[in-house]
Amino acid sequence: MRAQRAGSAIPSVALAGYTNAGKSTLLNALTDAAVGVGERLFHTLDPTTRAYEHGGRRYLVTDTVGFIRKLPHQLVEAFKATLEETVQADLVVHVVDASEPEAGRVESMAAVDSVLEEIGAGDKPRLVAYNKIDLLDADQRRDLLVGEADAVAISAETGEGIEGLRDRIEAAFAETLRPVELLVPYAEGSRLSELHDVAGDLEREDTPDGVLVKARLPAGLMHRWERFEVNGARPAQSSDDDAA
Ligand SMILES: Nc1nc2c(ncn2[C@@H]2O[C@H](COP(=O)(O)OP(=O)(O)OP(=O)(O)O)[C@@H](O)[C@H]2O)c(=O)[nH]1
Ligand SMILES: [Mg+2]
Repeated sequence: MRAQRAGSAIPSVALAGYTNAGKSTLLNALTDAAVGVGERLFHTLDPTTRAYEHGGRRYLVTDTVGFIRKLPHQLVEAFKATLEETVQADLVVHVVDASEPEAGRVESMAAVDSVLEEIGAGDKPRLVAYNKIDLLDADQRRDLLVGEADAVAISAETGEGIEGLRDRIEAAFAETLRPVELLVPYAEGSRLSELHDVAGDLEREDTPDGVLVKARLPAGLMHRWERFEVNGARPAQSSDDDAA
């Protein structure tokens, strides 16, 4: 299943975090609006991976086993298969129980960081989701995000901030997308529907030679569409990495 997913271009997000942080609740909150067709497409995936759509693009979200402090090494070994989902994901959302007193919260976060490191996901793009903000007062809410650029405040329970989290996930992936202009002959209609799946929203115009499409494609998939590319449409590759 993982191999199948790795070959697909659908952005994948792993929810990692300390036990009881609210990962499973967040999985539900993020994906409850998922349309039936998406559910059917991924029904062969494990039950903790689900899909949702946002901005015309489909995302896969995987729940993971809860991390604990001093996770014994044998346990890390035993959980490797589940934790592997985290390594495979394009983006890790570190879910944190923001209602936990700060000292414990910092320890929990450090524990999660070190497990992520240990399983080889230390360098993954990461977003922190401070969850359970419905339990915080106004002061605590204000303090939470001070000096934290890669963090959002949410309540998986009430739904507060969930749409904002989807936006942030979208933005994280947008950095890896490349604008292209393609001319897909009418005879290759299947490639066109495939394009709809991987590119989300796209502009299309019918021409005598085929469908002219403007889309944003994952850089890793460019090779599959190269032969359709309209000359000169490819942007310079210079400063992509300095965008942050
Ligand atoms: N008040 C409040 N409670 C929440 C929120 N999100 C989750 N919870 C509660 O926190 C508890 C743990 O939530 P889960 O989603 O099971 O947490 P988890 O991270 O999946 O836990 P593990 O699977 O053990 O790692 C449950 O009782 C949830 O109802 C939230 O935003 N606000
Ligand atoms: Mg859970």
